[in-house]
Amino acid sequence: MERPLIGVVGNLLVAEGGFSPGLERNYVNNDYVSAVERAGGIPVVLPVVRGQDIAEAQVSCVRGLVVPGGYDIDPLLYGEEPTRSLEYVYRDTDIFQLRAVKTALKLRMPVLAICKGMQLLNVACGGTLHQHIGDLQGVFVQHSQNRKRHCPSHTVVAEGESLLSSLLGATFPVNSYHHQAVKDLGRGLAVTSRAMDGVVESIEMEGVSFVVGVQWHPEMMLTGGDEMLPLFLRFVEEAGRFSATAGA
Ligand SMILES: [Mn+2]
Repeated sequence: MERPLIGVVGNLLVAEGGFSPGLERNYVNNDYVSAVERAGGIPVVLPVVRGQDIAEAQVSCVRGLVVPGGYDIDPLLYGEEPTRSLEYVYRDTDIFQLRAVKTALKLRMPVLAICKGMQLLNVACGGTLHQHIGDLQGVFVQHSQNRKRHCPSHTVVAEGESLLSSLLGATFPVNSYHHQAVKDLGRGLAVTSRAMDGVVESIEMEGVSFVVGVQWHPEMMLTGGDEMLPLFLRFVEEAGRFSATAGA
């Protein structure tokens, strides 16, 4: 099977200091690119653009979509007012990223959505988020870890049969860099695992080949071990199969 083109959805970063005051940079973290390459895909970065038609055209060029982590999503985009615990928001980026996710879903393209990416997947399907899980009763697990990025820090327990549990097992440790989480689930999505305090750690869409969202950072874990490799291998494999069926 030929290596499929995998789009890694971009982010905007406002550079600070030095010779670039206020310059915006279109970027992705290199761990995503490395993970896709290692799993047999051809990574391409899809930079943030203004136009909806351009975003749709970008996604139509690839056979699988990686939706990365980033800042908080503008809560107005899921029908809620910002709470006091909301952190930095970049609405232009959110709008682009939501368009990219919706385009991929419409095409039934394989999607691997990571951290904020999983939250975008949920919002794209009409779901909502907890803006700050530290404000919730009963959330006792440390979800913003203080250790190296590839090191797992808390346990995840799978719920029911899912693509995720078939790849990673019934319970496994993950790293954690989030202060928000899925609240109301979007249409067509199922929760496939939770942390010990009930926080949603992964979701997936039923009836499609591969639309998986994870709240942890498997691409970072890959820099220290192979535990998360099955997730990327299956994603790229399904993207290869999507290539074949897309007929392009
Ligand atoms: Mn977590």
